[in-house]
Amino acid sequence: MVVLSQPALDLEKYSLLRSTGKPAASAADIPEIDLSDPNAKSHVVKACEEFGFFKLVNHRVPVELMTKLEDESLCFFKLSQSEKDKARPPDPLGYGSKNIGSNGDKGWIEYLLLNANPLPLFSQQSDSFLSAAAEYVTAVKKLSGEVVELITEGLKIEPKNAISRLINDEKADCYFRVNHYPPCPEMQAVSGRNMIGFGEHTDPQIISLLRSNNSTGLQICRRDGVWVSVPPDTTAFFVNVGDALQVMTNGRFKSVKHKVVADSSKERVSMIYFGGPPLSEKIQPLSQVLAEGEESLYKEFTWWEYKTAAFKTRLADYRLGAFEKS
Ligand code: GA4
Repeated sequence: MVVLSQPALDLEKYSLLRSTGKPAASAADIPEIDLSDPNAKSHVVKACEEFGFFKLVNHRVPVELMTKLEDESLCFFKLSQSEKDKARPPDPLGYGSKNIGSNGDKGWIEYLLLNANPLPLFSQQSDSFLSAAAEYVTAVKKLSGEVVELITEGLKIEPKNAISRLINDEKADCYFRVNHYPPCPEMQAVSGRNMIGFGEHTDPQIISLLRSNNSTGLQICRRDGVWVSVPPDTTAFFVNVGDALQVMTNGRFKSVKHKVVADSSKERVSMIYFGGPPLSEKIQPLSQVLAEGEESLYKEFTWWEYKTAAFKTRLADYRLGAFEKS
């Protein structure tokens, strides 16, 4: 089955190659947080400080919800290109392929990017896709609230909802994305290298929760700059610290740089929920994370200002740079 049209192997033009070198670090390093563990709150803080990333297990989101939406998504991605093109993005939201954002980034990918608050009730996608997406997003939204409350408790910040209130707000700016990375066997045969599915970047929001099918491809960058390949686990979520949470912790947490390398033989489907604050919200360090006399590392800005600036950048840009105090 070929989903993306094939003549895209213009390697120089798309700069889609990565080196053949394997990531150096062991996946055993990736922290795993068990939501049923009474000590989860201290483990989660350590994971956010050291990696800005962790695997979340025992999260109580039924695996059937995940597989149902995965199946529905695959039904959409298997439609003809002209059918899928009917869902092309009017703003940045909708169906996209090969182009990520609007500033020239390319990837071996097709995707659906939707507003998650609220999810669209009607669209080019089928009713069964939309109802599966609504059920899944409701569950993941609740879970992301629990995760940030665990983080807040671990940081000894009160009240417990100091961060979750932002992503649970009725005006919270949340996205939902389903990424489909078709296999790319030709590429492997031609050069022995793999295509970049989604180039390296950090997520601008507070927190992102990702679930994928049983395929490899996701890599995270450790703080020492070493890339680590994340082994898939269809029953788990993978959680990213986003730029906004880095600011809210005054740099104590770092938003994690990550990327996806397309597999030469297996398709990858990932579903990501991005929890962001309302557009009018000031993004600044929470007063309780600041030690006595400690000043914010960042200039004052609202989420609208950050998001507007972020959407004008290239994927790999260091977006927070412009908001740091000199
Ligand atoms: C990365 C995280 C989310 O997928 C996203 C992406 C957005 C897009 O795909 O349109 C961006 C990217 C993401 C960051 C920089 C800008 C905007 C593409 C891009 C080049 C939906 C988001 O919020 O920021």
